[in-house]
Amino acid sequence: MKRATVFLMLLVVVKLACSEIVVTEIMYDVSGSESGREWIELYNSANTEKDITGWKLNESNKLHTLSSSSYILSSKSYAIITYNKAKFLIDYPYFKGNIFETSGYMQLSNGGEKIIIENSQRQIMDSVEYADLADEDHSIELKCWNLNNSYMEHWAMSTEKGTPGYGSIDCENDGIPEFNTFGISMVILGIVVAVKKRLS
Ligand SMILES: [Ca+2]
Ligand SMILES: [Ca+2]
Ligand SMILES: [Ca+2]
Repeated sequence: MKRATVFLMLLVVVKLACSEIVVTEIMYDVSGSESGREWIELYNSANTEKDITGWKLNESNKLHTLSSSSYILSSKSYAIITYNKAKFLIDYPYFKGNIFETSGYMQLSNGGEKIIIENSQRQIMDSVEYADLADEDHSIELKCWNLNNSYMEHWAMSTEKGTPGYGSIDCENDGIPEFNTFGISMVILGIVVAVKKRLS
């Protein structure tokens, strides 16, 4: 195999490996006091659980260590990064996933900024340079977790207060293609015709 081909394949593998934990939502403009109430949503898109012990958030060149009571992200689950877990739970009492607190004060710019998720070895696991696409008290969310979050056209304003812990309305079934009802109808029709033929 040519070296260039091997290199390209490696790049694809690295990209896939890195993009398993993805930033799927950012609440940067809360109404009222924003202090400690902003948050970032992560999604584990892998089929296995992930241990993110020692991972960091690099935001406006401020490096925050993330701490939580559990560092294990179950497969297909969402987690939240925020400065103040207690304040987050007042705003979202229903949230049951992992909540990671930043070691320093996290302040997300209302005009957009670059946020980087790094692992314990400071390798970049995901990064998003967001733009201000949302009204106050709405987050911006990735239209679907399997879209490339580097492109702002893949993001949209959420419903009021955002969707921490679940996917956007535009991504029903969390990225699994919706059932093709026409296709299913055709299969059922085929079975009915086959059974009728056998019986006749
Ligand atoms: Ca803000
Ligand atoms: Ca605000
Ligand atoms: Ca969400």
